Parts: sequence; C-alpha cells; structure tokens
Amino acid sequence: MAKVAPFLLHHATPLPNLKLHTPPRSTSLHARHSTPGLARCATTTTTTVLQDEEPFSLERYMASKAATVNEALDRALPPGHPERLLESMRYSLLAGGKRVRPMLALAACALVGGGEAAAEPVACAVEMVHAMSLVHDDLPCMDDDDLRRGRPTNHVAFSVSTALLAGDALLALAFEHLARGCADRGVPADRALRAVAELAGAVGAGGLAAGQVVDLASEGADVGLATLEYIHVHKTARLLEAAAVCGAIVAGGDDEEVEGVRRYARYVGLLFQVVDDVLDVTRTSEQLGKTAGKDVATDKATYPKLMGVDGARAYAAELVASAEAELDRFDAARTEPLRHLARFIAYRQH
Ligand code: GRG
Repeated sequence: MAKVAPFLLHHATPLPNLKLHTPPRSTSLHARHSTPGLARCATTTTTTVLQDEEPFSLERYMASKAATVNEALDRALPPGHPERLLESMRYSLLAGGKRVRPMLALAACALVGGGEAAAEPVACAVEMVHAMSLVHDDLPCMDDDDLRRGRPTNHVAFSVSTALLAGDALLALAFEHLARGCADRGVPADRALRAVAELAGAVGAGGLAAGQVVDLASEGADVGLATLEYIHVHKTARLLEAAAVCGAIVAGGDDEEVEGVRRYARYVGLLFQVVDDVLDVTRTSEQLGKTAGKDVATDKATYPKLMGVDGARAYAAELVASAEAELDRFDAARTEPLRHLARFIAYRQH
C-alpha cells in the first residue's frame, strides 16, 4: 500500500512532528468504531465534559452556531443594488449549508480562550469564500452542475455572467468583512493582518485555485495518490485549515497554539474531502442535495477509486484519530466542540 499523506510532508508550512498514516485496507471504519461505518450520526453524540456540567451536545452546538452565523451573514449582505447581483450573492450565501467552516473558526477561537465576537468576522469571511467557490465550481466551464443544496445552481437560477460576478463580489466582500469586522471588534491590527494573509493564502495560487486547476486537468487522466492528495488539500482542506487557524489567530493564540490548531485542521480538511468522495458514491443526489455519482461519471480520481470505499473509510478513521490527538495538548474542557466537529465530518451523511 502506498503512503497516502505526502502533503503532510510537503505542505507550505512544514510541520515536523506529524505522524504519517498509511490506511490499513483491511480495517474498516465499522470495525474500528463498533458503529455502522460512516452511517453513525455524530450529531447525537454526547460526552460528559466535567462532573456536574451538562454533557456537550454537538447537535445543540451546531444549531446555535449556525443560527449565529446565518444572522451575521444576513447582516453582512443586506439586499440592495444592483438588485440582481445582490440577489444572486444572497441566493448562494444564505440558502442552507452546514456552516462547518464558520464553526471551525468559532471553536478554534474559543479553544485558545477568545470570545465569539472576535471570531465572527472570520466565520463570515470563510463562509463567503466557500459560497463563492461553490458558485464558480458549478459553472459550465468548471464542473458544470445544475444542482446545489437541493436547488438550481446559481448560474441556472440567474445567468453565467451574474454567477461569475456574484462569486467575484463575494470573494471581495469576504476580505472587506474580515478587515472591517476585526477593526470594529477591537481585534489588534497585527492579528487581523495575519488572518487576512492566512485566508488569502488558502484561496489563491497556493490554495483553492491551484487545487481546482489540477483537478480539472486530471479528469480522465491516470492520477495517483500523491496528485489526488495535492488536489484535495488545496481545493478543500486549505480553506478548512484557514478557518480554524484564523479563529485561533484573532483570539490571540500563541505560535504553539496556532500551529497545533493548524495540524488538527489539516487532518480535518483532508478528512472532509475523503468523506465527500465516499458520499459521492454511496449516497443519492436527493440525500446530498447535489449531483451524486459525478466523480465516476467524469472519471475523476477519488479515494474510493484509488483505494476502494472500505480503504477510504479506513483512511478517514485514521485522519479523525490523528486530528483528535492534536487536541490533547489543549485544555480538555475547551476541546469538545473541535473533537465532535471532527467526528461529525467523519460520520456525516451529506
Ligand atoms: C477561490 C479564486 C478562487 C477560485 C475558486 C472553483 C474553485 C476555484 C475551487 C473549487 C473548490 C470547491 C468547490 C471544493 C469542494 C469543497 C467541498 C467538498 C464542498 C462541499 O462543502 P460542504 O459539504 O457544503 O460544507 P455545504 O453545502 O454544506 O456548505
């Protein structure tokens, strides 16, 4: 079995203490967790944090954080002029979505002792970047899809040119909101600047754009694990990593804390896409709210294609364990949201 985590060695920010994982093909997630594979619903998992305290409920946590983020996004993008552009932006920003990236930002901020207000601009900014990347990803010149979150994609509901511009405007708004929001909340300017640079690095030629270009070029090609990992790390994982890292930065985390959060988020980011690949072949379009089976139809390299569904699930189990291990250095009472979010990402059904 080939080593499957070259990015952990070659990523832009070297992390010498990472343990590499070779997924054991014979060990399924089912066997390792005595739960029904990826079918376990982590949203109902509860854990006692401290005696006499209410057990942590991810379901409650996610519902409350999603509501906070949705309200903040709504305030950040009021209806306006030009009406069609603003409508198109709101269509993709405010219509559902799990809000996983904002939750990582809020939870990482709390992990290092920051208040929620400091992380709100980061939470909104990463979701704006995510929304724009979905809009552009669905365009005819990219993945050419007509279904997203159970509704017509942005360019189908509006037009290709409007969708393109709405994506551009959302990307610009993300950085404006981050910079202004940090200033309004008294986040020190050096932290705000570091967060802006971190997010920009995750988006451009060292992040999403790089992953997407290699992804498009590899359709129908004979792609191995190293290239696949490059695609997934850049296209998907970098943004999840930036979400958590920016949360820790604005909270004032020291270098050791920020890099600990980065290692956690890097595992979680890759985990997210490995699971996404598995869901693409195991769930229906109705269950996913987007076109299922797309990777097979377009002959894309995926983890299930290269190592089988069980192999991909085993790799996911390794990644979630590694992510959780990175949290052991932090105050245990504060790690619960990030621990449970990692499990949710591993066992999610859509
Ligand atoms: C940002 C400059 C710039 C270009 C964009 C189009 C593109 C380049 C990159 C594509 C990135 C992309 C869409 C990656 C897929 C990530 C992924 C697995 C999305 C699904 O995320 P969920 O499940 O979606 O969190 P919801 O709907 O829950 O928000």
